[in-house]
Amino acid sequence: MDPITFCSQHKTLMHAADRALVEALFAEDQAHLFAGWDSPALDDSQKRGFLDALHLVDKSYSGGLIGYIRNARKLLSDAAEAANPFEGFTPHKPEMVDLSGFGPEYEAAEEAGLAAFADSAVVLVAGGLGERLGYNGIKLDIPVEVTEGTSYLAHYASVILAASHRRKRAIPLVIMTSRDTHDATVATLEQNQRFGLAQDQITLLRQELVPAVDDVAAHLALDGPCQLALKPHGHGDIHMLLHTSGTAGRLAESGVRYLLFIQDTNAQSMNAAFAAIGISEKHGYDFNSIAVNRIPGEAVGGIARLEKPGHPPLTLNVEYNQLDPLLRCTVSPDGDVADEQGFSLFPGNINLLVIRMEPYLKVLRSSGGIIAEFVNPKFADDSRTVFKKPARLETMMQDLPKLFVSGEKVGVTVFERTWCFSPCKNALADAAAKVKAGGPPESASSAENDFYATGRRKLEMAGMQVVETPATSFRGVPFVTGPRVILRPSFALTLADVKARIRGGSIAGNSTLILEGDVSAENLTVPTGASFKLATADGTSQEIKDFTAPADSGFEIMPLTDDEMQDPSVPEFLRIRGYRIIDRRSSGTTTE
Ligand code: UGB
Repeated sequence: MDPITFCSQHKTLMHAADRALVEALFAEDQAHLFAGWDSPALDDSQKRGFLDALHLVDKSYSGGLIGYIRNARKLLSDAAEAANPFEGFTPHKPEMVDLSGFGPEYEAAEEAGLAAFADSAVVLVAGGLGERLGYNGIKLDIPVEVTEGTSYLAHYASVILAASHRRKRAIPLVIMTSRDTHDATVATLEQNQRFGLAQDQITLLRQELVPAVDDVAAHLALDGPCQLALKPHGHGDIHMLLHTSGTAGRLAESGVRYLLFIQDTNAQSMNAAFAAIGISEKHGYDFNSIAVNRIPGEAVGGIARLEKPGHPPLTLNVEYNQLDPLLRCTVSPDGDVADEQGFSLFPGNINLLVIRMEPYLKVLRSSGGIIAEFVNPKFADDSRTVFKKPARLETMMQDLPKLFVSGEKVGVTVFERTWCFSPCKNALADAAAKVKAGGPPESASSAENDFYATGRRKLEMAGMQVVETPATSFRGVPFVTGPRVILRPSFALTLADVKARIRGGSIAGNSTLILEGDVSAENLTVPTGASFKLATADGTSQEIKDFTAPADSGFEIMPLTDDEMQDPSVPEFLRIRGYRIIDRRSSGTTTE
């Protein structure tokens, strides 16, 4: 049937905008979408719902639904020909600044970065559901630590709040949500009074799903009559949303020079953020990836400088599934193998990015914010036309440099791994299996372990004596139970802050130390068994000197039993780590 006849048959249901979209879809060979409309089983409300779903995609995708279909057709035809996206490119080590050894360069970068943070905004991508983690809820609600139960979102907000006070400017926070995470994120912000941030300091951008396609001709897939099959488009949507919502332009007008992109469950990112911004300032990086030494085979991309004769060099993340084949056919016949230190040839991308606003705006304008989409169809047979299951276009936020055409400067800043990266991504059993295989666990427990370890490390760097408990493990994931050190951002944002506030002292064994607000300590002793919290409210300060915290019972870490692990009344955020921390302090609160 021709589209004009079809639309006139359904004229009572269709407005002018519906007719225009349906006609455009017929012209793109999508008549199958409406094939079942004569069925008596379909009522008008289902048809209306279907049209609305099509309009939502049309409105939310830069380039509209028709643009999406055309992009899919082009990319699928490349995929059918098995085009190698890196054909002819040879990977080399990228331009790197290595701050993993700390020292004066690290501290100078942190100081410069904290100053530049006043002209920055934080962009948090939080549209993912975390299926690998097996957690029923938004990942931003998961506690980073279960001593006081600070959630990831509370932690990020506390850094922004402390830096805003320090720099006397409300540093903006942009959060990308999705259908899966939007309502719960809004509810969390409301229930917690936005964790102290102002209403106009936070911008929420919601990503929509994109249609799946059934074949290389990009016929849109249906889950049933009048049911468009939809799938996530990936974290690269953040660029499109910053552009189409006008947020990037608005932030630039308000003086924002840098955007710091962070992921949902990597609290450690905030340890490296300032130094990385400082490196961007010093080296003039338009795009700076915070990176770690990569363990071969792990699920983080490798960053390489890709060179090809007659082509400007391109520093880019090569996603983990593409890295090994690229290395095999170029610089390393054995693929992604370890060097003598046990690391991959290329630094690992942890999706922690510092992007300079000026070149970013240019790229957004020229690309419409659609950043290097790709498609990964699973073909059913060698004809490479039919898929095993519907495919969709995806984007990754780290692919932005693919669109750089004006000699933009791309660099990498390498930090010690757990200083900047210890995400909570894997379910406990999977994490234990990864440990067995020699890889990083990246579970809620390992993230919490590294959170305390970094606190200890900072105290040690400030000159405090730290004696750790021997390493143990909870359900196969290693854990050093003490001392458990929490340094709140209101206490210290940088290493220099910790050094200025801590003089001498010691902390040992299974103890807990929490420092919050404008406090400082000279010769503080926290013996094993002690729990000590030194905290002040806004506007007040406290100094302690030659003080020994009483070694009475405090916070105690206890493994969950097998029964508790199965017990739905035990909070899921404990079951994903395999232990709980019980507060046995007599007051139950502050122990000054
Ligand atoms: N996310 C969204 O906001 N929307 C989406 O549609 C999808 C995700 P994953 P992934 O650091 O370990 C990335 O799923 O994609 C958010 C890099 O590509 O946790 O497997 C989501 O909420 C990889 O190179 O990660 O891998 C979360 O905050 C490597 O760096 C973020 O995007 C790897 O992360 C990442 O989503 C890593």
